[in-house]
Amino acid sequence: MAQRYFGSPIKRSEDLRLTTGNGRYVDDIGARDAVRPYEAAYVRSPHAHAKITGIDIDDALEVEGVIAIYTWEDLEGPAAEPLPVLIPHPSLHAPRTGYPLAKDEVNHVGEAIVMVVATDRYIAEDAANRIVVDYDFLTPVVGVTASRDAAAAVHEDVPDNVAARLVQETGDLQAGFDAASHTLELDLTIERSASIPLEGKGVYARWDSDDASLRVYSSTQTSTSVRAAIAAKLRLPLTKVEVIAPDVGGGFGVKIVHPWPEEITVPMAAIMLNHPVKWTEDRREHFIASSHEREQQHEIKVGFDDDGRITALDVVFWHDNGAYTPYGVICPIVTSTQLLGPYKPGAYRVEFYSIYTNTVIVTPYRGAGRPQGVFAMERTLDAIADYLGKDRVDVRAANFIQPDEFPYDHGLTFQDGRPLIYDSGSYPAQLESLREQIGWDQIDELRADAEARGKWLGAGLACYVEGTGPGPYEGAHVNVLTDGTVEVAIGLTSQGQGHQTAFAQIAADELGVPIERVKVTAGDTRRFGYAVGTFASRAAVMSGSAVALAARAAKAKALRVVSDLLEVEADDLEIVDGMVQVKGDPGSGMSLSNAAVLSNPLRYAFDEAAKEATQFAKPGDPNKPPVPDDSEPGIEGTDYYSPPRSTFASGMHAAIVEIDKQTFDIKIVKYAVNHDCGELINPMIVEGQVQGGLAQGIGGALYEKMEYDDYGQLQNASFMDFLLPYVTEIPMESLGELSLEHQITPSPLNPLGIKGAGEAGVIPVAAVIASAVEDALGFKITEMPLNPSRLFALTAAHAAG
Ligand code: MCN
Repeated sequence: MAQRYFGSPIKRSEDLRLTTGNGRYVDDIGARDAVRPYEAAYVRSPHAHAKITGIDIDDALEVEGVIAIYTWEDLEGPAAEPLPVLIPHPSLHAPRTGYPLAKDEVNHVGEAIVMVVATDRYIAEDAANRIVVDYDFLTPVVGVTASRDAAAAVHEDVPDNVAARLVQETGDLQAGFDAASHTLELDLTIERSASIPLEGKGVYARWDSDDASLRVYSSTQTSTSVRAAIAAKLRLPLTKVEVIAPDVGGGFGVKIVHPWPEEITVPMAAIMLNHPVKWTEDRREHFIASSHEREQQHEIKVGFDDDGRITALDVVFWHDNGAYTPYGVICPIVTSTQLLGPYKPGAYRVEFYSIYTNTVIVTPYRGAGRPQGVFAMERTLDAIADYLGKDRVDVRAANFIQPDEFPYDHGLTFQDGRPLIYDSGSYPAQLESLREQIGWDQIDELRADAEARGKWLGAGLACYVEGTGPGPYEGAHVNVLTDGTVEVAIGLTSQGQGHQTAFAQIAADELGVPIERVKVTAGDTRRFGYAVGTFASRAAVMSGSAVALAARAAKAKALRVVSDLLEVEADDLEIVDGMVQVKGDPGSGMSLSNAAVLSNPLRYAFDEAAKEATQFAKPGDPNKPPVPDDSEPGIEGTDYYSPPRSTFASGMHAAIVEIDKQTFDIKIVKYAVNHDCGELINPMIVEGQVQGGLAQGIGGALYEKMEYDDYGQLQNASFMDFLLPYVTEIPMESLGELSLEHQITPSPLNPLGIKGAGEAGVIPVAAVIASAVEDALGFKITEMPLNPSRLFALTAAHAAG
């Protein structure tokens, strides 16, 4: 492909619309319709663990404007069954999931029990307040420590609270410890945070009773999967269900869950009432009834030689999966298999326990298990360096997989049962560049200067790899319209990643048209029905490759039509600026739009201009387009891309932090990122992704913690109490000023050499900040997040010995 747009920092075409209030989100759907949708509100459990002994809805039914009230008793067939385990795994020996409306037990605060449908949300909420639910209280199990102690059970038939246990071992661990000159042990903990997109979840459903078909708008990352779930749960043919993700105001993982209970109950109500119904999540609902991630406790034993090379690494960790396991063991399996990052220990054993607690479910949040793994690995490397009195950078370098060792197989197995193999990487070069970027060798001068100003200063770093672009497939349809517009339809959805721009770049290059002509639609099952979804940093690799292949198919069709007309071999033709022409001979052919008219006999009959422009080379019946007789109509292409396995991106971050000795405020003086996501479709988008991820990572490292009390009540379930950082809370002069450089190690696994980038920014940040704070304060940091009051307490405890 002629690379005119691929690799260029083109401004995102979607942003003007989105930043000027012209986005169209689920809550906007139906706003201008003559028939106003009914609105839903849910009665949610105020208790973390209880049996439901009775539900009284009589009072609520009296409220004027209430249309219907549903409990589990009103669900039918598959809708009354538990929600699915979306990614089963053999290690998940005690899976449990909830119901669309709780049946007879609640296992976390926020679990939906009753659905109220009314003429508006205010009435629905008022009526919900009049519903009385009777409970028999059960002992709540809150937090990893309580669950490990198993003093009480979340699910009575799982007395030890262990949903899954998995062990993997590669190399001979005992021999590795025998060979070690030194051993260290560490206990490391990371707390719960959550995706928290700007727009919460939302569902709007409309039933067409004449056609017996359903249209659903959902703020989702996976419209095709939501469609499949609704069709199965409500017993509808797939062809009678359309799911559309309109503009989605962020997802960060929480919107890959499918179906959310509301994605079943809202369409169900729309069908039963034969009237549009919608529900828009409020912020408190999002905190208590969507999903969280990250809480893990790790116990590590490491053996190493005098140079800091790891000979044996033994990791046992406990993962809090909340009340249910809709996502199987995906987060702990990612931690356990990607914890090793760019390093190759002599031997590695990992054992995890995924355990139940009476808290909201845990599903992947940007990074999905990797931030915990990187935290564990990098804290271990810092401990080794400090123990040996060696430079922290040098200890990393001593353990790297080298460029000539790819493809590299750790001997570990991933979720799908297949071996986890790194495809390519240039780790030593990345680290060397990072060292320069951050000014690693000048830290001692900065430290002295900071000391003189009453501050502690420290520097830290962390490295990671990230398996991106997993299969099984993603597809695209490319259609050249008769006015020259190129429509690209992909099945996965966009939540702010800039897909409309990036995939237009690829299609424009492949088809040789100006980018302004390319229109990308995503996440609409009417336009493209087979897709997997946006997660695991997979869109660039998967949909990017599929768009390239589909555009190539459309191009081949256009060349064939014109080659026949001009009696020139297709191989001798090219498309430049939307003109199909003999190579190097501008003016010799015709526009792509006219080629599209030729390929559309019905359209041709009505287009005098196109007839005139295309009859010149091959006169014939003026009403019949001069295309080959066996030619299929249209200049279109559909193709799918299926990768052999994930491709591994990598990154290295470093930070210099200053801590005020009076206030314990942490300031990031400098931050450097060296990032390798293979070939870049759009460097500006990738930079935005890294910056956004970094801000999210800083939030996790410094501020965010879901504060559950012992009764399972989330104490900070609002933005008054939970500090999600605005740009003003990012303790840097400007995110735009961070030092960001790209190492480009193309992936050999896909046609464009791409690796994913969407989660990269967030993954190592907690580890980097911990490393730098530890360097500044001179004592071990073993638990995240860090905020001034915790730092004050830790420093006081350290001073007291
Ligand atoms: N890109 C590129 N060149 C590459 C790799 C990526 O130009 N070599 C571009 C892509 O074209 C795309 C963007 O970078 O526009 C991210 O691509 P990719 O890494 O494939 O990630 P996805 O598009 O699959 O997005 C998912 C990823 C994940 S898993 C989370 S979580 C996340 C994230 O992206 N959620 C986001 N970034 C987010 N950004 C926003 N604004 N909102 C979210 O909810």
